[in-house]
Amino acid sequence: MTPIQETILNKKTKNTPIWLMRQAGRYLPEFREIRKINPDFINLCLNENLSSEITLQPLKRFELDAAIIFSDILMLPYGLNQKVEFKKDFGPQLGPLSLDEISKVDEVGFIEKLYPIYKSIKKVSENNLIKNKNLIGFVGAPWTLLVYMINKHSPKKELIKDFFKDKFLIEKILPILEKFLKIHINQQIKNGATVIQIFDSWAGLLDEKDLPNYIYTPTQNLVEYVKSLNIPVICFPRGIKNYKNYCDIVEPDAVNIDYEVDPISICREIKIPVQGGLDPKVLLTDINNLKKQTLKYLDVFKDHPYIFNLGHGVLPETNPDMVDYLVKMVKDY
Ligand code: 1CP
Repeated sequence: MTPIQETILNKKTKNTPIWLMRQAGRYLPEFREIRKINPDFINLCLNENLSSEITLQPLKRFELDAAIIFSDILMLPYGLNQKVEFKKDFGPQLGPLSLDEISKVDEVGFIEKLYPIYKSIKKVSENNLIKNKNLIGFVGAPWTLLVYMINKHSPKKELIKDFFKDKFLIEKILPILEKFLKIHINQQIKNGATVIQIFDSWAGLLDEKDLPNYIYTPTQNLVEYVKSLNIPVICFPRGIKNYKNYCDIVEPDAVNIDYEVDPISICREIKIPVQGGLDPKVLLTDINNLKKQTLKYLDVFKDHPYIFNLGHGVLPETNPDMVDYLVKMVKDY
């Protein structure tokens, strides 16, 4: 069993396992080199040779316990035939959302369109570098995908004004998302993903009263589905105010916390394994501060099943030496 699997089963491990969100990304010069000659991000995700190589890049440098497949949560709306583009210095830009268009997509066509992602997972799973480690497949949670599909671009701090205007559309889209998210999860697992992480990056945008409809129920359905396939599932409801309620209702195998929440109260309130928390901006400071902040999380969770990770993705301006230091420090703790 891998250290991450042991931790998720609530067991004590010799060392705290570690992987980092966005561990394959722009802070690595070897990634930037590939990216420079591959300006189209979607094509890069759909190039199984390059995306598998990028997935493995951080494992060649650091003693990480998992690889996360190089892809994006927005490959799902892409698979549903909504136009998705990634613009330099702007981020994702989506095209019109048409219920008619999306309703035409069938399972075969969807899998065909995203097939290179599954082949890439297969390639990584067969590589020696992943032996005794986990390969993390992932999806966006239905709510976060809905946000991008309706908003068309990053909500940064707020949603477009008339976001909830077309309730009919929202009610029709959610079950379609659930259906294809299950297909996408199943294909990732079939091809070698050994853990699934569900990213709900915009969970923090909703009021308490809307959580059951848009977050709890749709995510719970996916969590149950992943569990039925005997694969552990980690949820990351970024920015949610009450992690305890979320865990009690959604029941993931582990929960990733963001850097706004107090790890001490999380450790006290939450019984399931915890992942993450450290502010990625700490990696932009100095070794002393990195040491201090990392120790804070390691100390708080020393008697709790804990997977080390950040409270959001590695920032592009991060020095890889700082990541190296962090990984070694967690391993030596
Ligand atoms: O090189 C580039 O310009 C592309 C930058 C980039 C990268 C490296 C994007 C565009 N996506 C990714 C890869 C990615 N996205 C991974 C790969 C695996 C890894 O972690 O190493 C993963 C897991 C994601 C997931 C993802 N995409 C999320 C959930 C996590 C999070 O960051 O909150 C979200 C919200 C997205 C949407 C997205 N894709 C890309 C960007 C810049 C964004 C965020 C836009 C925004 O701020 O709203």
